[in-house]
Order: sequence, then C-alpha cells, then structure tokens
Amino acid sequence: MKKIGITCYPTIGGSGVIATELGKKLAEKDHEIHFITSSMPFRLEKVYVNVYYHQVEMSHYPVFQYPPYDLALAAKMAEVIDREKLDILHVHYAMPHAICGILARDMAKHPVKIVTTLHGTDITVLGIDNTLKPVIRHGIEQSDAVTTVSESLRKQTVEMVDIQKEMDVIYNFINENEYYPKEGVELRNQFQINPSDKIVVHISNFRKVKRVQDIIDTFKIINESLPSKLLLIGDGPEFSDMVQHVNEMGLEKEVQFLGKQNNVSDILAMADLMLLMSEKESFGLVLLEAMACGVPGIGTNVGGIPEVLTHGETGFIVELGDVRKAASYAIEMLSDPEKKKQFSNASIEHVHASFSSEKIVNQYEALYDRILEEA
Ligand code: GMT
Repeated sequence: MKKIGITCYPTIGGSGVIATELGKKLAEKDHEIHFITSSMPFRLEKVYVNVYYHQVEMSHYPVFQYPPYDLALAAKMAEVIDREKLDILHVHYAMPHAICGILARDMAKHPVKIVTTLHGTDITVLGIDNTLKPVIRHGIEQSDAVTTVSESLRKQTVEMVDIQKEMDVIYNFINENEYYPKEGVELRNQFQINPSDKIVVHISNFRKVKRVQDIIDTFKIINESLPSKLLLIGDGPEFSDMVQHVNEMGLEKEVQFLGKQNNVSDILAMADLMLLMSEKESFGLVLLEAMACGVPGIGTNVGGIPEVLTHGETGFIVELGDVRKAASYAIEMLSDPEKKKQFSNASIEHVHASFSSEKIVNQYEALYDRILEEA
C-alpha cells in the first residue's frame, strides 16, 4: 500500500478525468489517495473508500494584484506530505503543478517522490509564450519521473523544451464501468431523432484549436447525402461563433448544441460517429471514450490522435482541415451497416486490448515502484 497525493485541474477536461479516475482505481487497489486541489474534482461525485480530499485555501489580500494560488497550493502540498507521510505526489501538468510539487518537496520534512504527467497544453503554450520555457523545463527536470499521454507528446516535449530527461509514455484509459456499449433508443426518442438518422457527435471545450467549424463543415457534406443530426457537446470561447456558423449554413434543425454534459456516455450510446478535427491534440480522450461505447471516430493527423485511432479499422485519419475527405469516409462507413458494425466492434476490442484501466493503472504502479526503489 502506498500513500499517493494527486493534484490536477479539478474542472471538466480530460486531464482532470484521468487524474481522478486513476486515483479511484488506485484506491480500489488499497492505496491511500489524497487529492490536493482547488475544488472537489468533478468525477469524485460520491464517497470512495481510501480517497481523501484536501482543498487549497486562498486568502485574498487587497495588497496583491494577483492571489498567490501556486504558493497556497505548494503550502498545502507540503502540509499533506508531512501529515499523511505521502510516498508519491503525482501532479498533472508541469505548469504550475510540477513546480508547486517541487517547492512542496523542498519544504516538507518527509521524503516524497514527484511524478509529473504531461497532458499537452503546457507544451502547446510554449508555442505562444517562450518565456515560460525555463519554468516548464525545471518542472520536468526536477520531477522524479515524467510521463506523457502519447509518444507524439513525448517527442514534441523533447523538441520544444530541449530536454534530455527520460520520459515514459503511459496512455490514457477509460473507466469501463461508465463507457461501454449501451442501448440508446430511449434517449433518441426523447431527442426526437428519427431511428434512421445517423448521429454524429463532437465533444470539446470549444477552443480555437478544436476547429469546431471543420466539424460543422464536415457534417454539412454528410447531411447532404445521409439523413443525420450533429450533437455538439461542451462550451467555450468559440461557442457563439459556432452557433452563428450553423445558422449561416442553414443547419439549425440538424445541429443541436447540448452545452456541458456530465453523462456523456448516455449520449454516446445513441451516436454513430465521433468527429475530432483538432489542430492540436496530445491524445484525444473523447475518441477513446466513444470507441469504448462502440462509436468509431474520424480525427486529424495531429498529435496523439493517430495513436488512438487506427486508420481503416477503428476509424479514419484525415489531414488537418480536409473536411471533404472526412465527410467521404463518414458517408462510406455510415451508409454500409456491415462496415459500421465492423468498425464498432474493432473499436471496442482495441480499447480493451490497449487502453484498459487495468493495463494502464498497472503501468503507473510499476512506475511508482521503480522510483521508490531508486535511492
Ligand atoms: O484539450 C483541452 O483543451 C483540455 C486538456 C485537458 O487538460 O484535459 O486536454 C489535454 O489532455 C487530455 C487528457 O490527457 C488529452 O486527451 C487532450 O488531447 C489534451 N489536449 C490537447 O493537447 C489540446
């Protein structure tokens, strides 16, 4: 049994999902898990044995222009390391969480090892703001172990941060109790979608990098050939522009904006295809969640997406912005029930073979064992 602290962004997002699900799985394996976050992680919706939550408290001093959240987090981490005698502090994102963890390790009296998992966005930020490079490099170099969620992100990190540190690729995984093929007929009726309509879904935080416009443009071509509906799930900066784009395309009746949703697996149950046309994506967890529910995906040849989707087997890969090709693959698959079934079965099998929670959680446990054995 190990005592493991976990810090992540607790709000909606793939990194928060992975950090929380990992904590829950480790707790089931008798490890003691201590979440140290600004608010309760959204997937920690009920009481779990062996799981504890420590909220970072912030004082607001009128003197400071910016509240020192990072320092408050480091102080809370050090307090929990010492009081709970943590063996491992597993932080998600180098910036700021690895930096806070390193400061906490320096302050704490009890020895602790820092594991940092990179999810991509802090490396992407370097493309915009190079001044943060030394901070990210320090976070990576001073961690006892670093993991990336795809081989593509590992390579990109080495190139962008110019770093020698060995990094392990540990893929994301799914919670099999939530993501599995389910019957979606009832929900389809509630949404008043015809049984013969094909349902295309997209889930994201509607940032520019997600290229939601390409999703809508791909769907427009699909919809000209097949009776279909597009369900857009999530919210973010591009939301209003996308509502306008749908109106301009005359697709108001075919596209539904569902906003942020907690029970995504229920929506996936009635879906036929997931689209992810991003220009940056270290992994694409939503593709994996869809595949686990038997929903094949079409994604761009970007970042970790080709490591998740196998072209021609569990979905299709297209070049960034190639909405015509994406639509033609979608039409080809959706209009052939046999082919659709084949892709659906292959998706489920692939998730279980390569991205099962058991396989991935074992890899994290082996990593913890390895660094604890090191002097
Ligand atoms: O995609 C986002 O903007 C959210 C971000 C997050 O923190 O959840 O996603 C990143 O981490 C996910 C979990 O590892 C990955 O599935 C996403 O691909 C990655 N996003 C990007 O690289 C843009």
